[in-house]
Order: sequence, then C-alpha cells, then structure tokens
Amino acid sequence: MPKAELHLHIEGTLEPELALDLARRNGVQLPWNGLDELRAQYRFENLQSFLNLYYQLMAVLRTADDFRDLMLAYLERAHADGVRHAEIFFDPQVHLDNGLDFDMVMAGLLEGLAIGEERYGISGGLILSIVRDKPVESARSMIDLAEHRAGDLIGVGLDSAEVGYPPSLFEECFAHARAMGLHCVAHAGEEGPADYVTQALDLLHAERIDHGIHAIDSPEVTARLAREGIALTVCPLSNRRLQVVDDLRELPIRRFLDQGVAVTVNSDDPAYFGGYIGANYQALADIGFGADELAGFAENSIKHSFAAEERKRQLL
Ligand code: ES4
Ligand code: ZN
Repeated sequence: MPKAELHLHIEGTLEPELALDLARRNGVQLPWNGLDELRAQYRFENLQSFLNLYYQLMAVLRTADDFRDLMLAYLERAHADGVRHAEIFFDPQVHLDNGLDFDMVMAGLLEGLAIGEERYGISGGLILSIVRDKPVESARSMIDLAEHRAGDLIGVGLDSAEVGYPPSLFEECFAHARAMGLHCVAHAGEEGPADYVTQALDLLHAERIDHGIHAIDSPEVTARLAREGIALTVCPLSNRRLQVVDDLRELPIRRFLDQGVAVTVNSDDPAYFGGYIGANYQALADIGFGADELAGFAENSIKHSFAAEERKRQLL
C-alpha cells in the first residue's frame, strides 16, 4: 500500500543503539551505562516524561554526518513499510541550543533525503518545527535564521509540551513563515483542548492538525475539520505510550470518520513508541479496522501531503 508519512520527528527515530554509538563517536557523556540502563528509561506517563528523554538524547547529534545517518536509517525503515513520500519534522531550536549550526543540520538532513530519494524513490522534505515551550523569542530568531533556506523547506510546525503553550503565542512566527512560502501545520489537541485546534486553524492557518485527538471533545470543532477538509495526522502508538488513551480502542478515529474528518496514520517518534508506520497501521488492524479503511488512511496521506499534484497522481 503506497503511503505518505506526514507526522514524523526525525529526532524521534534515534534508536537507543544509535544514540549510544553516536555518544561514543562524539564523546558525549550520557547519564546511563549501556543499552539496558538506557532502555529502562522508555516508560512514559505523559508527553513531558517522554520529552525529557527525547531532548536529553538529542545531545548526541553533533555533525552533519550524524543527521545524514539518522535520516538514512529512518528512510530505510520507511521504505520497508511502503512509504513513498515523507514530510519530516526537525527541531532546530534544540540543535541551536546544543551549539550546532543551522545550515550544518540542514545539510546533513538534506543529504540523507537526497540519498534516500535516489536509493528508495521516497520524495518529501523537511518541516521546521517550533518548540513551543521555549521562549517565543527563540522561535522568532530560529525562523529568521531559516529565512534564507526557505526554498529547502516545505513547512513550519509547532510541537513539544502543549498545555500552557497555546497556538496564539506563535501567530507572528507563523505569519512570517507563511510569508516565506512555507506550509503550516501544528500539533494541537494531543494533550491540549479542542480550543487549541481552533486557535491553530484561526491564528496559525494550519493546513493539517497533528494529533487533533481532543477535537472530538467539541462537536463544532470536529464538524469544522470535516467541512474545511483539514486532515488529522493521528499517531496511535504514540497516543498509547504517552497515555493520551489507555487503550487504542478509546481513540476516536471511528467517530472522526463517521463525521467526515480525514484521518491519516503516522509514527511520530517510532524509536520511542514501539514501532514505525507499518506497526501503527497494524495496531489499527488489530483493533478491527478493515483493509478498505486502512487503504483509505493511506490514500488520505497522499491527498493531504504537500507533494506536487503530479507526484500525488503518480502515487494514488
Ligand atoms: C512530540 Cl509526541 C510529540 N508531541 C509533541 N511534540 C513532540 N516532539 C516530538 N515528539
Ligand atoms: Zn509529533
């Protein structure tokens, strides 16, 4: 089944083995001794407890080669799962705070993407993601830095700790990114309320909503998503591991479908949540979604991607 991955954080594909290899290669000290001790950290109560580990491990990424290798390892797995197009988040503010150069990070990721396109035929690109629990000024200066690379980016996104960091904080940043010609998406309604989904649409002009699970709490917001053709990039294994739901059967996917909301299936941070995109589709098959429904999610992923129309026709 040809599919697109629309919600994937490249730093969330950093497998613990690779993290330890890179720590050694780069002389970065981590607080854990060996793989078993590191692996014991992968139990999460909520989004924040995951983010703590995710940001800590990002410190091992130091060189353009690291970013290239990370990208290639992801694309190899994505190819095995039938991904033909991938729109990939990265968190420049964290790398800048770690002392890295913006263009160096971009160069490594783009080299990986170019090799992946040649090797696996996967199209796609990068989405600059704003880390919403850092100061707004940090987001502003990151976007300024990105301006001269707008042609090498497909969009801007909004991620990290959601509650207490509403989309409204980033209205200006998104306006600037839009003026740079970037597509706009935002994480909303993962742990935050349906009103954050409304803010993402009204103030950030988001073209897709990442997660969006809590939109279901508002009939008005759900109806609006359907009416305006705004797709949700749902990440089932992420939602379970971060305890957004206790059981995958509690995900409101079927209710979204019944109300005409376009759902896509994605992996978010597969190295942390127990599986890549194929495992996320499989998890939905395991709770009773049929082959035709899964094919519908895959079709939605291509339709709601930012690929050129000609590429979409090729993939559909
Ligand atoms: C994230 Cl699962 C999730 N939610 C919000 N921000 C993120 N960044 C990386 N993974
Ligand atoms: Zn995410």
